[in-house]
Amino acid sequence: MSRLVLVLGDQLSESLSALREADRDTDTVVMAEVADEASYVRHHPKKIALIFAAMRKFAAGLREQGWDVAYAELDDTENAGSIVGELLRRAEQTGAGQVLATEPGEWRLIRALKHAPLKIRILQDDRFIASHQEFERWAEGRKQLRMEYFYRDMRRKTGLLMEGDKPAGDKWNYDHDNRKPAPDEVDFGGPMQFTPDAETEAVLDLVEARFDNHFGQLRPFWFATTRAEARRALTHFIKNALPAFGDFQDAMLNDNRFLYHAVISPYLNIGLLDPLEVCEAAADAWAAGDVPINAAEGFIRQIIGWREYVRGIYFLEGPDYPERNGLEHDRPLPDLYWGGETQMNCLSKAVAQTRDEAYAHHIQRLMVTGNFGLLAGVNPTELHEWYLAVYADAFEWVEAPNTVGMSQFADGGVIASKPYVSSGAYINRMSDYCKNCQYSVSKKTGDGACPFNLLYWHFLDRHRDRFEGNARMGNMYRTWDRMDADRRDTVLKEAGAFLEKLDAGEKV
Ligand code: FAD
Ligand code: DLZ
Ligand code: SF4
Repeated sequence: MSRLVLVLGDQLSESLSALREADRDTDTVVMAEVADEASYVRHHPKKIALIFAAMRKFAAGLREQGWDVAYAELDDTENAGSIVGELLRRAEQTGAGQVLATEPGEWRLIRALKHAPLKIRILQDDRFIASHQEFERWAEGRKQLRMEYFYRDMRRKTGLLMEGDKPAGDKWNYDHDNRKPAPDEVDFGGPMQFTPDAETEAVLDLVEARFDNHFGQLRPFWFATTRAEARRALTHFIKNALPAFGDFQDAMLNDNRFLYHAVISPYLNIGLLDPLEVCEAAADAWAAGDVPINAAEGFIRQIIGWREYVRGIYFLEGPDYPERNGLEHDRPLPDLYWGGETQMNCLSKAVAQTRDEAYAHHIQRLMVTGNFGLLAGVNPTELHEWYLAVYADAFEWVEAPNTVGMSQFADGGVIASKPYVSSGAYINRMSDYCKNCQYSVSKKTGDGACPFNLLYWHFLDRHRDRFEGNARMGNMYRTWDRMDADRRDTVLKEAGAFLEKLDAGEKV
């Protein structure tokens, strides 16, 4: 009996397990642009356009290879509106008796498939270095699941940057060399940009008509939408930006949105690029002497280390993970995250860039929007939904651990050993944002004092019971305790007044 083969919008890889298992002579591939997936959070229009355009082109490629593809465009009158609805419709049309699916990257959709009134075989998604079983074995019996040790196993497993059983250069991790502040000049013109072809333009028109009320600028749209284009974007990055990637990985600039970042996460996460091929390209550039070890190692660590590790955590911790709220933060997400006016230049820049590009780099996400949310006590589930919506690379398996765990400490310390909080000093050291801000980063209290300076102490003070005993935070509490009582009182009062203004919807 013939089968249906489900290919989701983030499963655009010819090596997908469901496609490998299927028979192209008898089975039908099902792909569907559906309202449910496009709007369960209000995804950025650029993200929806990327996924739809890449899906349409991937389907065309499959047809060229002889597959029968049943593709539903969003505006098709018969479109059932959901993935399960589309599978049911196609099962009825074709008489197929079974569905082959590769495991989706979100519990919500896994549950929907498991409860569907269809015979569905869910195969592992093996486009990753570590399987769920491998991660579970690694995690078993460990008190702390630190990324660094997992990463070393992945280096050994892949052989990337290994010399026998030793790490290249005799060091596993060059992070210490990767914290240079923003350079005066950036000699990289940014990621490769692609002019939309007629097919992408048709998608842009559709997205404009249907999702105009979602936060974010649709045009100009320049993402790669095919594997061939994504490969060109990767080669462009490896050749022109990777050599300086390590040095300036944490830097931020007022007038440069991409610095030396790859901007390949959207392509990796929808399947246009394979993580191993990306890492091999970086390792080859190092072996050829074109890239220093700190850059190659720093980049490869993000992919076979962090990316694999957060996926492991998401599936290990289970479906309730995105809703965790270990610090009991309940402030509603402030309007400034949706582009509401703010005098804080760092936030204003990070949000404007997010609106325009559906992209911000890691330190902007972690130390600007994430740091502010954590310091201000914003509800982590609301932040999670924001991050999931606004970034082109956001899929729950990777976004939730980064937001709920790494950035908001809402998982109670599964991922991070201490919360990523900082005062304005860190942002000032790593960027030129503060030079252009109406607040003064050097002012700790009083008129015009940087809100991060006030909220930092407010956070530590209100969570004293939780963090005082944390060995990595003792210094912070000792500094706080050494301040005279009047000063501490002023800091807390001013932080409280700031939060009241924020809650009242006043411009801060
Ligand atoms: P580069 O800085 O050039 O890094 C290269 C690659 O490493 C990336 O393409 C990415 O695939 C991988 N990588 C780097 N850091 C991480 C990480 N912490 N977790 C997983 N992969 C990583 N990344 C996503 O792919 N999707 C998300 O939804 C996402 N949400 C995030 C939310 C928060 C609050 C934070 C702090 C980080 C989040 N990240 C997410 C991780 C990181 O910010 C992005 O992967 C990175 O900014 C992508 O840009 P790039 O391709 O230019 O990366
Ligand atoms: C994110 C997304 C969007 C916006 N639209 C679709 C879609 O119309 N059809 C589809 O198959 N997939 C889409 N996706 C990706 C899914 O939401 C994704 O597969 C799950 O979130 C699991 O990672
Ligand atoms: Fe951000 Fe404070 Fe610097 Fe302004 S002064 S840019 S609010 S860190």
